[in-house]
Amino acid sequence: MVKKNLLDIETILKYPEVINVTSNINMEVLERTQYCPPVCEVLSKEYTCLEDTDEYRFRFNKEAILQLPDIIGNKVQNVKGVNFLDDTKKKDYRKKRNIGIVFSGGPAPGGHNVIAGLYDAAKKANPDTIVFGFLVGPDGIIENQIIEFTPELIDQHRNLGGFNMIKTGRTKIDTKKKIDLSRQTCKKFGIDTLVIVGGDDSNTNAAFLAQAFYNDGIQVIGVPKTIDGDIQVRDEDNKVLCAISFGFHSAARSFAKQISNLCTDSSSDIKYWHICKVMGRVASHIALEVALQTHANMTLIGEELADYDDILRIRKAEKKGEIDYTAYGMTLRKLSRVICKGIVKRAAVGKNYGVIVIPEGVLEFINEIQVFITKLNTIIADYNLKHDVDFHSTFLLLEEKQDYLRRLARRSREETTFHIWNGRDDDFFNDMPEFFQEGLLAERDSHGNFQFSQVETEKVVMNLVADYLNILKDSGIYKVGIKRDYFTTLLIRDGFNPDSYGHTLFKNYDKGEYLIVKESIMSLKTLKMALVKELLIKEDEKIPKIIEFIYKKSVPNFKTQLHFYGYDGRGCDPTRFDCLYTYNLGLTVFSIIANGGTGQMAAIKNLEKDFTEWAPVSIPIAPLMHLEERQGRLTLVIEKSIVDINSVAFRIVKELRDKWLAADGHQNDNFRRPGPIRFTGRSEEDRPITLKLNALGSTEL
Ligand code: FBP
Repeated sequence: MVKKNLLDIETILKYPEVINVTSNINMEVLERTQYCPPVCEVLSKEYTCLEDTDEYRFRFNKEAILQLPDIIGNKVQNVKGVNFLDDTKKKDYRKKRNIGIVFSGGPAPGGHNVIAGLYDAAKKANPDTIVFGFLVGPDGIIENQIIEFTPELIDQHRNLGGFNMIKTGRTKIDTKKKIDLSRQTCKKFGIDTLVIVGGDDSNTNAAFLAQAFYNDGIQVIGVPKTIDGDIQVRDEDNKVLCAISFGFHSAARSFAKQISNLCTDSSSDIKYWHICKVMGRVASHIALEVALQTHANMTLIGEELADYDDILRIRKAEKKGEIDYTAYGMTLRKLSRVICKGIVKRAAVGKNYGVIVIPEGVLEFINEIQVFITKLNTIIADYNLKHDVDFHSTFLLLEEKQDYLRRLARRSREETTFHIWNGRDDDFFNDMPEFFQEGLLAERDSHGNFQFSQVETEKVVMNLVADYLNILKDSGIYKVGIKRDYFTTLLIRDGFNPDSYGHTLFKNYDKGEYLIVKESIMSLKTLKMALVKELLIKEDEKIPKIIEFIYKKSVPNFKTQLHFYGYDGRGCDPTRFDCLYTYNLGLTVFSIIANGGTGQMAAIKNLEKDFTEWAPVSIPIAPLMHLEERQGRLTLVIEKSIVDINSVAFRIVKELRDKWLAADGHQNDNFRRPGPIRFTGRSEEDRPITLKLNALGSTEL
């Protein structure tokens, strides 16, 4: 072989084609960074002003009145566009400002556009205004870590996903010390407005900071961010002020695309059940949207499970004049039975494969687990309150944590006073697989939230499903249906009479497109006995090869592939909807700042309608507060919005559930292909399907 001279790698790297394909700037990035989202009409005027409206009603929490006295009276304000202002107002609107913005909590596609919108509006009002970014979340405010945005930096990130421009973090500014340090940072940089882009807890924090900084003249504005979609603001009369947080559409679409691929895979290779856990700390909004986007065979909705009552058992007990308390509420066991039912039904029509979507927060809605989470939250919070070191640094290993719990259980046996952790709790806890125990004991976040993403929920549920399916298989209930034509063709091909064997083998040979092997035939031994009994073979003869083949085809092999869709969707590039939404949110934030607002959240109404009808609005945060148990204490927080099981979107999913399970003999799978997130082109859903459907609820049809 002739040895060729190899080009040196330095030279190769200088080739234009090589430079082109190895550059991190490609067409997609260029197209995104150069795109200018359209601007809502009111925001395109020279100035904006805010008009108070009494159209919305809120019921104030007493604690909120006490703790947030200076902002509790804030009103909902509509943003209006004007081309003229009187001189004093104009001067105020155009004054030089120093604005600081921070990302808080998990990333959500579109965050960079909030900054870009705010930056563009601020610079338009006064080119000397400085917009700062606090680095790595609220820690940047406390620790004085700050950058000044430049036009180049902003331009590099327009319409791109992630929070990487300034990073994010989950710190809560909740102690006097942290608040004082934050105030010092603001004073040092002359910051007159703090913008917090975050979820329910971060917007709660924004309200408390607005109160704390009220007399310092520092305005604090919140922006509703989270892929979970659980910041939805409605007033007492259910009038929608903020239908969805930004990032939800992009993340749900990204998950839907991956899950739709799995629907195609499972129905092609027909051997796997793909089990897809999707993010959403508590609420199942993402799972619901994914169901609508993909028509996966089964989608669990946590909020529905919370409502579950076992009517059959309740009635049975009633007949005996008893009350069966265990029939109320969902348990992990019952949940596994619900899933098994669907799997068995599909198998009966020859489909021993499919796709199941499980929301990350499903455990929150399972009574027995919810009780555990609350108890463990309280135990950890109590420990932290009493000791100088926190629970997780004291007890590093699972065994040490288990040991601590065991000691608590022992104390509850020895003392007569009430103890939160008793022997029964401890036994039940120790029966759980270790990975589940680890998950339940995982560190809570700084807001005291249980970190569902750290628990392998899908594994817990599917282990129970696999166990129960084995029982159903052994008792002859879980079988793969054999298509009648297939059976007939193969038997005739091999010279056997299908009718003679069909009646012996199948329980529904007289009718049915899919033939189900009789429950009594559950092994080759019982198959042979049945054939001998019907005189189809003699005692000393072997089972005909084709009959053995058919029988084996009817024996299900339950194979799963587990997937978790979360962090990938939080990091995807925003859909066009989220690009428009977030850029206009950024512009709205400036409008609130320029009009002197504080303790308010920027939002856009009518997101379900045509862009021309979008209406920027400023929402008071304090009236959205309610009391919730956090770290063992009742705490004032913004109420999370969970899936409303009376909503149009949920009712449609419920109604179409059987269709999507496709377990009727004549039904093909009904998978829907949402396609990839495309920045241009018309294939992408232009906004969340749940948003469109739920908007119908307020329309006279
Ligand atoms: P935010 O509420 O901060 O937007 O975060 C949402 C989320 O993505 C949840 O869906 C998930 O449970 C959690 O963050 C994961 O948190 P972490 O990044 O700490 O693993």
